[in-house]
Amino acid sequence: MGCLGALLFLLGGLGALAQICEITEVDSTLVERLGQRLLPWMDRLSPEQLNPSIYVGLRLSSLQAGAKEAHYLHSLKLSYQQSLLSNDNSDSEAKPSMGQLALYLLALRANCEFVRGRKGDSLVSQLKRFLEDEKGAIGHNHQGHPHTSYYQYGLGILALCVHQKRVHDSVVGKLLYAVEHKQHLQQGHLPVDTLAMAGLAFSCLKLSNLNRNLRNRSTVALGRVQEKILKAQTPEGHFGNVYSTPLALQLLMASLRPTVELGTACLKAKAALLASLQHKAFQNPLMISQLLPILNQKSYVDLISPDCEAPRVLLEPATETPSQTQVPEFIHVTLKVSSTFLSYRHSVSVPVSSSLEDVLKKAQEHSRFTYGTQASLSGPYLTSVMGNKAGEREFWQLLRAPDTPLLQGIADYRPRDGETIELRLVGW
Ligand code: B12
Repeated sequence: MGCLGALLFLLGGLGALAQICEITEVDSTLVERLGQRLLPWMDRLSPEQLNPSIYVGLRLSSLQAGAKEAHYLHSLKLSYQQSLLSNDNSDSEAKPSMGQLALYLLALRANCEFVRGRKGDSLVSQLKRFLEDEKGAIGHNHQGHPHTSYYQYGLGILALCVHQKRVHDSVVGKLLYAVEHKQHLQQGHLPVDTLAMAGLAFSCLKLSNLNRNLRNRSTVALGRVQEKILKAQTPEGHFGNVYSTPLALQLLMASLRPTVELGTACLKAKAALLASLQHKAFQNPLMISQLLPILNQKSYVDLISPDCEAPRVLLEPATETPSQTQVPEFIHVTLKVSSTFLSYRHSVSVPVSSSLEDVLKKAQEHSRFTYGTQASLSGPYLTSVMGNKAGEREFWQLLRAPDTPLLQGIADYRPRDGETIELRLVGW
């Protein structure tokens, strides 16, 4: 082979390599540090703090938490089965939502269990019923909206699929229609997470040979999802934003259509993700749980046949570096509320690196400001401000003035000195 031949051979090889989406050779200490951040959350076993996504993320990662992991699954089972299988309809303990039930089923599968028996059948029927209700809410002419979201709708189909449970074609049809026709699956919010979840569900159906009548439509929709996600890549390399990139990569990794464009986009996303990791952008346990699988070249679709024997590194708790007791430095943050019926503006002083939640608490103690939250798998979700609860398809948006939506919730976002944070009631 001449020089030119050798060069072409080499380039061909590189081209082939760059066709698939892989995030390999990530520094193992970085990955371990991410895993360590999950450990304290695995000690929180109250029903509102249990998070099946943490379990799924860990089982699809290269890490394990030893006995803590088994204990966590046990607590998940007790809590979810008790609230989902009891006939007690009182609202004393809110029942898990459709998406939470779906994540619980993914957690069982991550432990190589299939739902079975009377209890298992009941969980499957409940999830199918949830999906049927949502299908009804979307309506025959697709003009309505699911009560939860298309994200949870996709998650529900995916969870049943990894358990080899078939849903009616008309249920999958609604998600296909949304991908085919809806420009913004979620208005006012980047749709990448939702598209990725829908794509993971379609990939699972294809690989599991379910809903065969919809095979061609699913293939076309998957191509569309991939195309839209690639188009949403930012100049830095994220798909949508830093926090939608993990799910986007899960979908692209499971892609059945490798192309050179895909390989290159994934390499760029990997660089952007690694930079975000260095900047400690991943602190939230839910976000870490969506990221860990891709750092182990896995996606939720791998739950079709998970490898429960794969060796995983045992996580040791992080060693605490004792913090020096210093007089805290204070910063000023202005809190602004705007909606059609109320306006509020007040500056509060809080210690450096306080969270936005600390700012809200301080404002509540020292001015006429009031707020309410609801526990979620992502942390405390702001539900009401000054007595005004967000209605159906409305939410209290968090912005850094003048107009930049925050990429983190009230517990995770740490305002800087002099910043103005606005709470704005908007529709979605
Ligand atoms: C749907 C969705 C929304 C919907 C929720 C309403 C609904 N009925 O579903 C709307 C559009 C209102 C929304 C709002 C926000 N969201 Co949102 N949302 C999602 C999405 C796509 C799915 C959530 C879900 O259903 N999960 C599955 C179910 C089973 O879990 P769950 O905990 O029971 O779900 C509830 C919570 O997730 C809650 N929720 C939704 N978003 C957020 C964000 C935060 C920070 C918290 C604490 C709770 C929360 O609403 C869900 C339904 O009740 C995720 C994507 C993802 N990758 O996870 C982003 C996501 C969680 N959201 C995000 C953000 C940043 C926000 C906002 C803070 C944006 C803003 N600047 O205002 C606000 C929340 C503000 C507040 N009031 O506290 C980020 C969080 C990143 C992070 N660092 O944690 C994500 C990952 C999207 C992204 N890629 O940026 N969101």
